[in-house]
Amino acid sequence: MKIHEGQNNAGELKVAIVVARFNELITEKLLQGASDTFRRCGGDESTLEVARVPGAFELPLAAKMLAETGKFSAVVCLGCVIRGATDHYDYVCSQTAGGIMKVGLDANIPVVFGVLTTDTLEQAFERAGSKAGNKGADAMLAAIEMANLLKEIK
Ligand code: INI
Repeated sequence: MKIHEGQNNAGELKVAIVVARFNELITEKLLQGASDTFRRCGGDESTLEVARVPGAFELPLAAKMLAETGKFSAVVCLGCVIRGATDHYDYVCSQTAGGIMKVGLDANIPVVFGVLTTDTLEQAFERAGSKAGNKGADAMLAAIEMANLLKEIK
């Protein structure tokens, strides 16, 4: 049996991060988690390229432009959408998730969904470096594993 598995080694990877400024108290923590994880996996943080966008809804377009440069092994998308009184949340979440998935499938590189979708600010803080871990770190780990897996499959 031949098993393909991606290692958590960022040594040879060039990764781009797109981060939304909306809820930036949270998204900056996701960015810290992602870049710290890249370094701890053997990557050189100074090679990371970071693009900032206004909100989660803009993540897919910036990710697409970065992916189409052909320079990156993976793109990590970071954002935080918190439910409000209207159904705005549902539109932003579904379009963001679908857009990010499409960019990855079109570009044939991992484009990772590191977007918190929570009911409250407290739930977001819990997932941005406190009791529920750091989802930016998890997103970077997924990007590294997938980039190495795709290299191996090729
Ligand atoms: N963008 C977010 O990243 N998080 C949110 O919680 C949010 N809410 O709640 O409205 C949000 N809205 C802005 C949206 O992402 C776009 O930037 C805006 O609609 C312009 O296209």
